[in-house]
Amino acid sequence: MADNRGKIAIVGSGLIGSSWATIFASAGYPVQLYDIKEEQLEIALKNVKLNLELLDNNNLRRGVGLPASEAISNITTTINLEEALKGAIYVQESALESLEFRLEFYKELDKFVEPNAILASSTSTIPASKFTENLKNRENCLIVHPVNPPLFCPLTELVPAPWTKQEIIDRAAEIMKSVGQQPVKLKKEAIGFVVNRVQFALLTEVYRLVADDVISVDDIDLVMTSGLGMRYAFHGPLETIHLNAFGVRDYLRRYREGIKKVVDDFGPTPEFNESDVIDKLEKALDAKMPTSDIRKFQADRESKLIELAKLKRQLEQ
Ligand SMILES: NC(=O)c1ccc[n+]([C@@H]2O[C@H](COP(=O)([O-])OP(=O)(O)OC[C@H]3O[C@@H](n4cnc5c(N)ncnc54)[C@H](O)[C@@H]3O)[C@@H](O)[C@H]2O)c1
Ligand SMILES: *[C@@H]1O[C@H](CO)[C@@H](O)[C@H](O)[C@H]1NC(C)=O
Ligand SMILES: CC(=O)N[C@H]1CO[C@H](CO)[C@@H](O)[C@@H]1O
Repeated sequence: MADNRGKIAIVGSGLIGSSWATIFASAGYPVQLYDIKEEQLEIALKNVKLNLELLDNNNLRRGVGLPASEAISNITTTINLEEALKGAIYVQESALESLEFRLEFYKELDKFVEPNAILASSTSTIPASKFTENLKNRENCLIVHPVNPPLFCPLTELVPAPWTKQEIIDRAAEIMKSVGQQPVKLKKEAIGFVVNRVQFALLTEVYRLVADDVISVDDIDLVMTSGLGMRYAFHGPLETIHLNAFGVRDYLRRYREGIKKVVDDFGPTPEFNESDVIDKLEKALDAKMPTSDIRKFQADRESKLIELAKLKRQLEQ
């Protein structure tokens, strides 16, 4: 662990980058934020300060748990990439979601990154094998993918490229734990990683049920928020089936035929551009959460997630 208490470079200081900066600084790491413009760094620093205060006010500090005033004093900013990476033991890149961009940008990162540093990308969709293959430090690269909002959803997927060293994956996981994130290690690359594969499986069936007019938009969301989601906040789908019978074997013995019948009935993959379905979704969603006020509803979601994060912490103690 002692080796891990070094400088963290946060590359890209937007929504996700400033969340990472908050998390690392709260946990007592010295952080340097990099972005391409001074103005962006000023905005980011303000956001990090607000984030740190939000953690303080809700008793949700990370790791060693520095108070906001101390954590903020451990953050510096720079528009010089070489300076940002100098001396950093861990680099978290959260810049543009584009393969073309990363192919070029990682050549720069590769030049300046310390030889033993971890080079992690927050990318939601691009596997590391697509943009790290020709780097001299490619064994030190991996995906460290957070769930939004990272301050209150601690799950983090670690996705290696085929050439990522095991030691790097293990060290990245240790660092994540030290800042209060909950890492899961994928054993190999899969398109969409795991979070989005599961999210999209669910979304696809929900979309089909609305498209087929089995249920209304409001009601299918209620199926999750007052039904399945209540359980999933505490027990995943596998723990759920274990608990829904006398253990998993009993569950599958009882329900396997039913499960297969239902799953075999799933329709083909939609295009997700069917205009009648989009109209239906938009009409119902805009009626309760008008797009013009979306910031307000995002803030409301965040305050609910804060309460859930607090509750989960309490229950885990
Ligand atoms: N938003 C989410 O829900 C979410 C969740 C998980 C992962 N991610 C991933 O995180 C990454 C960042 O997403 P975001 O939502 O923070 O985007 P964002 O637009 O808020 O931030 C991107 C930042 O990158 C900066 N940037 C642009 N060019 C750059 C360069 N050459 N070098 C360094 N920085 C540069 C921008 O100035 C901006 O501050 C993406 O790869 C995204 O897929 C996003
Ligand atoms: C939806 O996308 C498919 C291809 O992905 C295309 O063939 C089809 O015309 C599109 N439909 C609409 C309504 O845009
Ligand atoms: C790692 C590091 O620089 N930590 C410093 C963070 O800020 C506090 C208080 O401002 C210092 O005591 C730490 O040394």
